[in-house]
Amino acid sequence: MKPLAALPTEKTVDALPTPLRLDDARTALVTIDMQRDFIEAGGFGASLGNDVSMLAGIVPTVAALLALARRAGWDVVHTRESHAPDLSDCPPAKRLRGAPSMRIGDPGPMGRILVRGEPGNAIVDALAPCEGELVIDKPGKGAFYATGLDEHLRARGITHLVFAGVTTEVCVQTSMREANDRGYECLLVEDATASYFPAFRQATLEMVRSQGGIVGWTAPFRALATAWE
Ligand code: C5J
Repeated sequence: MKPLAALPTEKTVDALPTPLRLDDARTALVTIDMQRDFIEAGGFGASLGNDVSMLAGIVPTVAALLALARRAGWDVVHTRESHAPDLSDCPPAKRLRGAPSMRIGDPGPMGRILVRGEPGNAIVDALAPCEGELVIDKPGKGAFYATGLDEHLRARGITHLVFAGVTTEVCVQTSMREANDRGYECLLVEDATASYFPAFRQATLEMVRSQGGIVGWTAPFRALATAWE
């Protein structure tokens, strides 16, 4: 059979486990939780005892990916893990688990931990959303739980999602699995995602692309840069 001709807006990314075609008109970039609460000292990530300096290194790569997506005309979605000020959307199980130095809703140096509208809950300045880009506040780890993300994407005919953000094995992987179950083709940009635990990041990359791409594809940013520029 003759292979299908690529659409003019399609490019092929040198991804694993196979090359992946992306059509600009049907692709969205989803950046997960690039918030001060995870990346800076005094936020939610630090309250759990994590070394938050592990995450800041990906900011320039995520910025370059955002710039590529904007130039290519992709839909761009940013998520924030956050809770309402009255914590009505925060299950006690989430707030009370473990022995953090500060719990969700407690006052911290960047405002109340993981609460919507507080300075610490904002996306870092270098990755600030542009006008017209969707910003999703999500109470869970996954971007599809209790949000309108699926409806937003379907209304725009989006079929392919490119993922970046933190942390790889928690909110990024959960969102990617949710997307996969809803029928989206998903690509995780390897050097645009980070974890407090490098081994968890690496394991997630391998899990995603194992078994023929059971959750999706992975590729380094340069593979996208090569295809688009
Ligand atoms: C976590 C996240 N790790 N954004 N949230 O609790 O990955």
